Amino acid sequence: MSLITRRSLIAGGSAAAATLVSGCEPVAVSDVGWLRPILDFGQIMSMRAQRLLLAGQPLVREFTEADMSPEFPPNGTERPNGMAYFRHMRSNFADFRLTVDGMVRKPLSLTLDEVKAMPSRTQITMHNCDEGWSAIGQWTGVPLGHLLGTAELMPQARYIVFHCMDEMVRTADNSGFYYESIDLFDALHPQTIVAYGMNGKALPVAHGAPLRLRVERHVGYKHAKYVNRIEAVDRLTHIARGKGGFWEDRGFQWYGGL
Ligand SMILES: Nc1nc2c(c(=O)[nH]1)N[C@H]1C(S)=C(S)[C@@H](COP(=O)(O)O)O[C@H]1N2
Ligand SMILES: [Mo]
Repeated sequence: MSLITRRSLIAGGSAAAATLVSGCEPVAVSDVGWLRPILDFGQIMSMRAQRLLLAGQPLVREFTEADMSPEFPPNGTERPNGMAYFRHMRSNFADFRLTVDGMVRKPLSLTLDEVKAMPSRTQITMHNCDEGWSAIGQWTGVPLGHLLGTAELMPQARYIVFHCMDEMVRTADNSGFYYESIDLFDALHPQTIVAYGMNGKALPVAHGAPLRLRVERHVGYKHAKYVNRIEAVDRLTHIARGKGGFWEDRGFQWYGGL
C-alpha cells in the first residue's frame, strides 16, 4: 500500500481520488459495517430514548500513563491559516466562543473558561489514523452529551456536526472548511468528549486548540480539531457537499468505526 496523504489527494483531483479510495480502503473500518443497520438509532430515536438504551454501551480500552506515546504526531492541519485564528492564538483564545446551535432549544455561546467549568472527563486512549499510524494520548474535556443536554437537544435532531476553523480548500461559497459529523449514538457515548487538554496540558495548536472532538471508537479523521461550532441537525445533505464531512465529501466513508 503506498502512503498517499489525503492532502495530496486534494491536489491530485478526482482521478487520483478514485485510485486512492479503492487502493487504500481503510483497514478494519468496514469490519463492523454489518452492525450499522442495527445501531443507526439516529434515524429513529430521540435523545432521551437513546440515553436509556445507550447507558450500557461498551467503552474502548483506556490505557495507563505508562502506555502514553512519547511522540504523538499531529496530522492534517497543524495551524489554521488566516487572521481570525492568528488573533485567537495571540490572545490565548480569550475571545473564543464555542457555539452550540441548530436543533437545540437553548443555543449556547461559551467561553473556554465556561467549557472548562463543566463536568470533565480524562481518558487515555489510542488514536488510529487510517493513513497507517496510531498513538496513545491522554485527553481531558467535557462530555459531548453534557453540552447537548445543557443546550436541550430537540427530539428531531439526528446528527451532530462539528464545524472547524481550518479552511482546507478555498471556495467561493466557504464550503472548504474542515467539518465532521456523528450520529447521536456516538454523540452520547460516555467517551465522546470535546477536549481542551492533552497529556495534562492545554491542547496544543497542532492538535486542535482550543477544542477538538474525541470520538474514541472512530478513525482519525472523525476527530475534528479547531471546533468552534457544534450544530444539531436532522440531515447532512445541506452542509457543504452533503456527505457529512470534509473527507467524506471526497470519497471517504462517513462511518469511521474501528
Ligand atoms: N479540523 C481538522 N480536524 C482534523 C484534521 C484536520 O486536518 N483538520 N485531520 C484529521 C486526521 S486525518 C487525524 S488522524 C487527526 C489527527 O489528530 P492529531 O493532529 O491530534 O494527531 O485529526 C483529524 N481532525
Ligand atoms: Mo487521520
